[in-house]
Amino acid sequence: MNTNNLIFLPEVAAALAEGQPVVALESTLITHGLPYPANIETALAMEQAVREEGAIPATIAILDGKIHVGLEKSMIERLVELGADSVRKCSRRDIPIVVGLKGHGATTVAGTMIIAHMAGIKVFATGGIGGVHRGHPFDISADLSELGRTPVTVVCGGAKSILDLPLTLEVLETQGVPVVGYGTDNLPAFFTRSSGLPIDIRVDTPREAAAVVQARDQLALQQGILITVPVPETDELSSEEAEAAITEATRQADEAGVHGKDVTPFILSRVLELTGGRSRQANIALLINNARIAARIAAALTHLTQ
Ligand code: PSU
Ligand code: MN
Repeated sequence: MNTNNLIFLPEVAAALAEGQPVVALESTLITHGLPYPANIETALAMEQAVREEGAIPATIAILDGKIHVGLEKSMIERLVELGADSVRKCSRRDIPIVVGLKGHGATTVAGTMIIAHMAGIKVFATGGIGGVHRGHPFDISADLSELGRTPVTVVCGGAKSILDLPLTLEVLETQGVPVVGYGTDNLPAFFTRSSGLPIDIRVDTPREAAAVVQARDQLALQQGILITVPVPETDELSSEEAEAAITEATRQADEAGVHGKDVTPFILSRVLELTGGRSRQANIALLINNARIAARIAAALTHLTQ
């Protein structure tokens, strides 16, 4: 563990020292994933959900070149005020740039995994992971290679079908990442509960999920584990509605010639506009639900390892 370069919120440091459950949360969804004010409301609601389950939240971001593990509310507000123009979306590639040149960074799934691992945090909750982009099979998110090399458990809603989901699963297989369905036999597709694609194994309790994580640790294997959780039923979109918006948003991204790390934020914002408030509601509901389940898995893990 390398904690020299990290600034811990005191309650996060205390929880880690005492072996209490801690859940990492990402910051790209705050600056680049959700519009204002849903972004700040959701960030705070995810932290609250983690607390309600008896764990400590640690939202991760880089401010003025300093890596923070756990943010004060005022720091989350600062990220929101700075916004996507002043805060760099930080994957593995970007972390040395932002730290070295003392900038601000919002961590993606990959970026958050790296810092969570440095901090000794084992479980991380988010919305959707990056993957292989539809029609662009060489645009493969750095999230997938990070999952292959960093032993952090990522609890997510699967991946949006802005991605090529079968190809994304192929890359995860190559990277050696177990894809676990939490209460499901199929890969969730973010806005909808099922993509129709099989996952590697279904678990139905936090304890079963924790047993997979513990085995990975005992064997000193270094890959991440992906726990996929379907969006709560009451907030699910119909697959026709989600698909129509995603197809149109992907077309607009191609037409506008968007590329590199701007693709995902561009498509996310177009999808939210095209589907209106309902997709935002689904998005928020699944983020909070994932935070809750991540906290339960983190708690189960502390019981297993004691
Ligand atoms: N997918 C979502 N919401 C998000 C992201 C992805 O449904 O907010 C963010 C996450 O931070 C993820 C990143 O790690 O986008 C992936 O970006 P890219 O495809 O450029 O790797
Ligand atoms: Mn990409």
